[in-house]
Amino acid sequence: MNALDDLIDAARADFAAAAQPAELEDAKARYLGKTGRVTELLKGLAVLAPQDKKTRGAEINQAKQRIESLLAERREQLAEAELARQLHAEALDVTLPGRRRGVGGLHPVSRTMQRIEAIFGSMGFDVADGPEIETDWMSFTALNNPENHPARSMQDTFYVDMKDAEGRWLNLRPHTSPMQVRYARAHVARHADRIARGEAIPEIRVIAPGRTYRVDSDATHSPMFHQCEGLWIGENVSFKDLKAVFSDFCRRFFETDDLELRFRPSFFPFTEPSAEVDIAFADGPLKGAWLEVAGSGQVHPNVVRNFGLDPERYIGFAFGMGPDRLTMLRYGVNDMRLFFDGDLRFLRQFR
Ligand code: 2U9
Repeated sequence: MNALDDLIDAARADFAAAAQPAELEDAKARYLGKTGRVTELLKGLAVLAPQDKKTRGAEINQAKQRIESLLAERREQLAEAELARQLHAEALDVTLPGRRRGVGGLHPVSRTMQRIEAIFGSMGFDVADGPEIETDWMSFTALNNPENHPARSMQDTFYVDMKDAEGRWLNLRPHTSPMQVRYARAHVARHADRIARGEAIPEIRVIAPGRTYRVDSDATHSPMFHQCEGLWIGENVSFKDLKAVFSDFCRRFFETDDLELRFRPSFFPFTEPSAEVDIAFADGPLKGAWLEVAGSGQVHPNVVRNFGLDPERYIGFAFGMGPDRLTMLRYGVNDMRLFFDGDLRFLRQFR
């Protein structure tokens, strides 16, 4: 063994000890770098006599080539090890079942909304949908709420810290009634020529389902809730029509004819006279109990006037119900907040 063989052995051991490519490059520098051991040996040739330079130079160059090939071998080993590691880490078990896209379902309140729309649709009601941010005039004034009505207070209504183009404060609509006001006014505008000629206009028959907002939160109130209101205006629409329409709706919605309806006198600024609608089932878990399902009444003459119609000529009724509450009744749910918590364990039960 000469010193060059020792040097080769040392390089082999150093390269083998390098576990990472960066460590191997450090080891390479110790032998083949600018101040590496092989380079230093080559530099030492300068002081030798020409004959010795040739033989010694050839020996050193042989050792250098050997070290270079050991380096190349180790580089390859490390690259292979890295590839094996990656293949293992990213291994794909093609025998595993595929990941399925979950099957979605309609939210229980959306189901109720769709049922309400289908039932009223079959009775000739149009379905209207519109802004959830409204003006004071739309939410309250048009509906005959006096200026100092408590419903207008910040304890009851959510206000938006912003005014519209005409400088009016905005609110999150506390009921869907503004949509019916919009619908009725558009209907009147569309038939302005007939009105000008003193002719009758087609009846207004519309429901407005949608999200509504009030400052209220407990087991039976959510600050965001749903409403579906209805409006039927014509020259000859009466309370008896309201009773017929609403009885039919309740029987179809709850899928039973064994159901009694009761109109209990009440008060709303936008209807006069007004009534709460209660129902009682003749059978089932809620048998016999009077359950409040809606408010209703004959539309107040001031509201009809705000549509742009003559209240002496046009008359009709309106009603309002809470689809969240109807959903609770239909499925026996006792806390409204469950509908809006987004807990899939609850929601999946309705799929
Ligand atoms: C216009 C004129 C009148 C809609 C009506 C009610 C009575 C009512 C509540 C029931 C429970 C709302 O869902 S709830 O919280 N509604 O009591 N709503 S009459 O009257 C209108 C609507 C629009 C233009």
